[in-house]
Amino acid sequence: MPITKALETQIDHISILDEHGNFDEELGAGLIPDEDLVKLYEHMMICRQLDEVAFKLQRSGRMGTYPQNMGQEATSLGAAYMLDPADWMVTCYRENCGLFWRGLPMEKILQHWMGDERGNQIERSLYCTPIAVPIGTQMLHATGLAWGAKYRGEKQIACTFFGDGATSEGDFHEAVNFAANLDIPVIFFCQNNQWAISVPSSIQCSAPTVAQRGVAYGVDCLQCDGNDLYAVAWCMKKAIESAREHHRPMFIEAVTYRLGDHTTADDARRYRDEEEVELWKSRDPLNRMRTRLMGLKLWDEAREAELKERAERTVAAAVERAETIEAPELSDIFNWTFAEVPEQIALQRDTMRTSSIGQDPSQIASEQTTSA
Ligand SMILES: Cc1ncc(C[n+]2csc(CCOP(=O)(O)OP(=O)(O)O)c2C)c(N)n1
Ligand SMILES: [Mg+2]
Repeated sequence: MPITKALETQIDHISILDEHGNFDEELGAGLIPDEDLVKLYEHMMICRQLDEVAFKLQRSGRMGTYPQNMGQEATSLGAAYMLDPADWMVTCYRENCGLFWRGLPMEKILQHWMGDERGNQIERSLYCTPIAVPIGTQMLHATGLAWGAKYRGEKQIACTFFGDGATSEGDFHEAVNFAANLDIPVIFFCQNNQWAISVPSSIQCSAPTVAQRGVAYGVDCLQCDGNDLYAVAWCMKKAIESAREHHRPMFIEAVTYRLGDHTTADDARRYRDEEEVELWKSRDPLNRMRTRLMGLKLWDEAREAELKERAERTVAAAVERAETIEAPELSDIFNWTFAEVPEQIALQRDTMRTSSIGQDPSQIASEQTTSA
């Protein structure tokens, strides 16, 4: 018997606007109207400002650990821009730019990283789930949400975001397999920022692309330059059409780079070369968009200066709002896990200010006396 091919496949890589200002007129035509370009660029600049301020807030003890989004703004923004406002955005923790575009108030993100869970109480009308820090869990949630929408006969789809490292989690494989086999309208959007904390993606994925992990489950896959807002929009257009019209999931690998540390608890200088960081700084999504806008005569130095000031004011106001929200009740940590608080937990709550936490109900009265 001759040897035949069981599978031959290929994954397209999409790039429209590169770091040198080259623009593919054929692919890019009509994708993003000029009037939106300025708004998108301004939005990325404001998010970058938030990132820089959030870093300083952590360093000065005004906020807990924070994961910078710097360098990855075009990925979630391109996706949010193309989705309908009623499509689910099911994120992890580096999608600020897309979430703010959707309408999430900036102070919500700050509140979350300041340790106040109420930052995760998101207006239902925004169709965003809370930030998911446990790696990979949100992909299953997105698959369930999209399945529910399909079941109800609605046109709503879900887009879930995750990192390269998350594709090594079992949850990823379960979610993609489930979505592929049941025709669930969910977009799997991988932000391949090259690193999972200190582990480079080359070590945890031996395949030449992360995207081909989707091929294994029979899902259409695309790879794009994730620092190119146009390329992200192009892939999203395809994926949205496939999900909304045909209930087919799609996998997008957006190749980008984490310009900052993993979080403020990390120091990336200990494990990666400065030359690599410098190379990716030259591919910054904001710079290339500014170059494009200037080429189109939609931007100039005066507008840039005005925007810088506006970004500072906007972010300062968000910080003020976040810092002046009344602190939650300490007892809240006991109140939101169970629908009906179990007796033991209630006892812990009621005796937490005493010397015998969770043990001595007679101390409840003394606690009340003390706090009065
Ligand atoms: C289930 C789980 N395991 C481990 C961690 C610790 N952890 C936090 S971030 C991270 C790396 C994630 O890398 P990646 O998916 O590439 O996302 P990135 O941070 O690069 O955006 C790990 C292992 C976690 N939060 N959850
Ligand atoms: Mg990563």
